[in-house]
Amino acid sequence: MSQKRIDPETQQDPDTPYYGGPAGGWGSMEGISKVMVGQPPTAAVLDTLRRQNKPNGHMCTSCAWAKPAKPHLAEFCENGAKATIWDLDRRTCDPEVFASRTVEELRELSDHELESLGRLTHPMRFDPGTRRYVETTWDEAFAAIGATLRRMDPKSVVFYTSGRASLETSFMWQLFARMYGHNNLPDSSNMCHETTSVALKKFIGSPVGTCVLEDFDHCDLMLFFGQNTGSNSPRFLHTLQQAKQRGCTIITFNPVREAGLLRFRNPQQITQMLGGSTEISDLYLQVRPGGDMAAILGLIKRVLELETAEGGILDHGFIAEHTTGYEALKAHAEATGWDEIEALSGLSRDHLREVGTAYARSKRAIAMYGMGLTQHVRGGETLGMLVNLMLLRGNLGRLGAGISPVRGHSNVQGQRTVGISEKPELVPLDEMGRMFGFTPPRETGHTTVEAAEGVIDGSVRGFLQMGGNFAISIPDSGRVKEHWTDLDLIVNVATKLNRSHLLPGRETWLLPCLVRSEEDEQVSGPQVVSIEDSLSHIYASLGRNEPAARTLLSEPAIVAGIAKATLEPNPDVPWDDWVADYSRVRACIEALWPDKFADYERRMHEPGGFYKGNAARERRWQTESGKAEFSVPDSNSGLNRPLGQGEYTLVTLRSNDQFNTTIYGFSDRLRGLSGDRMIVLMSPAEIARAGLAEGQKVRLVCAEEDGHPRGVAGLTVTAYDLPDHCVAAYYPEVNPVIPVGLHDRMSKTPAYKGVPVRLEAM
Ligand SMILES: Nc1nc2c(c(=O)[nH]1)N[C@H]1C(S)=C(S)[C@@H](COP(=O)(O)OP(=O)(O)OC[C@H]3O[C@@H](n4cnc5c(=O)[nH]c(N)nc54)[C@H](O)[C@@H]3O)O[C@H]1N2
Ligand SMILES: Nc1nc2c(c(=O)[nH]1)N[C@H]1C(S)=C(S)[C@@H](COP(=O)(O)OP(=O)(O)OC[C@H]3O[C@@H](n4cnc5c(=O)[nH]c(N)nc54)[C@H](O)[C@@H]3O)O[C@H]1N2
Ligand SMILES: [Mo]
Repeated sequence: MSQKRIDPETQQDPDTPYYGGPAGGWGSMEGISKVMVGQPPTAAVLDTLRRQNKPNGHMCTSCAWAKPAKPHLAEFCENGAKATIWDLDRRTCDPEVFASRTVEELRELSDHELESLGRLTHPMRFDPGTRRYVETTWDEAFAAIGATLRRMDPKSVVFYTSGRASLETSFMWQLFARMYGHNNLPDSSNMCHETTSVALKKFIGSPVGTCVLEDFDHCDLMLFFGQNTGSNSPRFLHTLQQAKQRGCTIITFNPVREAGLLRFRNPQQITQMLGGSTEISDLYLQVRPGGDMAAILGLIKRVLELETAEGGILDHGFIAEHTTGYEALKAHAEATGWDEIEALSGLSRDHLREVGTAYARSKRAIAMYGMGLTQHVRGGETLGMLVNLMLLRGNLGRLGAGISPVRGHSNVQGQRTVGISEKPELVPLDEMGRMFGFTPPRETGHTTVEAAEGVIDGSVRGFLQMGGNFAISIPDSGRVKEHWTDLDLIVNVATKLNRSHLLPGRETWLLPCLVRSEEDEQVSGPQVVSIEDSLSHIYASLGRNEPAARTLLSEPAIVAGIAKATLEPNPDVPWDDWVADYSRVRACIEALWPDKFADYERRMHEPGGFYKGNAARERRWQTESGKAEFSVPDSNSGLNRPLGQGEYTLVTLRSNDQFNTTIYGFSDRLRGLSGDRMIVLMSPAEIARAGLAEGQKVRLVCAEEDGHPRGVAGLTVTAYDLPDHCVAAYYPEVNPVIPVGLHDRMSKTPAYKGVPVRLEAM
């Protein structure tokens, strides 16, 4: 496949001519149908979309952005619709598909082709003799998995969760893991916002953001770092647009000029559909990858300069009453020169002073961020620097101000709330033990990085994944894949076939489940599930579509099936009753976390969901010092080391046509790219300096020397507007280049956005 350019003026994709224009707009409305490939949306699918993200409807699985109490007529976006349509695929990957091909033959298909086989329909067991998956029954699968788990050392088994499983599934899954005997509960959150969970907790005592939707109606400045809203949480563009239209200033820091953050055409507003669009960013600063810490320090330096010159800029009352460490931060900012800040951030002091001044003059500021800050070696310290900036002017714990991570998977934040955590100290284990009559394990479990390292070194022997494509989405996927097949037990609970499923271990199961938009009928009737969004609101979600196959089970039923076959019977843990009626699971959640989930069963149906509360928002600081903490990093660079000669920082990106490792198609129209995903983006000046030419094939190699050479060959050099010393490429294609040991120092979130690499001509 070759790479094609989309006309930058019209943003017209030659392969998908109906795409076009700014993020949103008719292009996205019509483009939705493309994922249906030959299947026009049925009336049921259209009805599902109409109800998506509204009370009595199902909550979209594509992102974690808030579902407003007063929804738009269509409260879904291009990518949310794609996700739903992809889930409600009428093609089926049934036992016949598996009978016709070995796993080795299936591996020849691309990631896009694998998922395009359709929905998994039957429980399957891998047969090593024929190298094929063969049909099995649920009873046989549960009994066999239970028998194997009982023979294994619980500490050698990992229970991974991808962030879309509901609160009910997540609660049952973590309880099963702990009753079985470990805290090995890594979550996809460990690959994205664990930096947030650890660093915000340390600095302000809250593992999650402090903002709610109302804040976005009152702020007059938003500082936006490293999140690709147009592709990854498009409904948030409405919020940004509204803020913009009432005069709020938005300043974006991102090495890539992301179209959604430049201009947006609102599909809900007819005047906008007829031509106009809103400029989202007032200033767009192409910071160097890993340069945000220095950039924010520059803003702080400017704020302090103005305080010295004019006074009245800092919130001295707030600093005195609520914080620690101000003097050390001040000394650090004053001691750091503008030359260093410019060199590390790649931004000019004039621009940083301009933004610092805007911040100093603003009344209510919100800082928002995504993977551009969290997936770095000093991601946690960078968040510390962002907190510093907010604390200087008391921009935490008041209306219209705060810090707002834009979370990834639709329930990734909620899973942590109900006990999915490898960190036992974050979970009410004493109460859990009392409530369910067992002794919870106390040993810290594995993060995703540690789980991957365990697969590589052989200490992890069993891997159960509740969703996800772990062996591919993890860093060092080349090395992880090599050892994945050594595992004694692999259990995949999934909806569609992916590459991890095609790497069987000694005993391997593929268990298909319902998706959230499908009807989940149990003994007591149709069940609702619940999820928590980025802004800490919890909602009910009701699926109504007819399931893709009658043989599918719900995730709670699968967890209960395996747990019952593994654990000794325990009258305090009535798995069957829980599956019969999920409200009984919710009653347990409410009993364990009464402050967050009071009146859960009723309030989750309220329009806009219910707020679980946040101490930092009320200026109660649940930190070690009892105060909000200013901090000083031990380096002003977010990277692990300065780049050497011929080295670049690799940033890995998602296209507009993928959901993580699910590749819907090959159009990245918001970036003006379409076609081949095997490309490496770099600025024309860097291409010339490197002695390369556009269109040339190169090998991307990791510049970290640790005895494990890592490279991906066959990438086409593609000119793109990027800062110096930076290259970009698509995830997951280049994950074999990223060392698993390269991660945020505080939280072990992989440094997917800060990998030192070299390019070799082929
Ligand atoms: N359609 C769709 N929606 C999704 C997903 C998807 O794959 N597809 N994935 C979901 C999940 S699980 C997650 S975690 C989220 C991810 O959503 P995001 O947080 O947006 O993550 P990325 O797409 O990885 O993009 C990160 C952005 O950071 C920028 N960036 C890279 N390095 C730096 C840096 O050093 N500094 C700054 N300031 N910016 C930088 C990139 O250019 C990019 O715009 O989206 C969720 N929503
Ligand atoms: N280089 C690089 N690597 C990255 C990232 C990056 O930015 N750069 N981002 C990281 C991040 S933030 C994340 S979250 C990971 C995620 O990466 P993935 O593991 O790819 O993400 P998921 O979307 O969780 O997993 C997709 C699979 O989940 C299954 N699935 C879909 N829906 C359901 C369901 O309802 N139930 C169940 N049980 N299964 C389902 C399907 O079989 C599908 O194949 O990738 C990480 N890897
Ligand atoms: Mo994520």
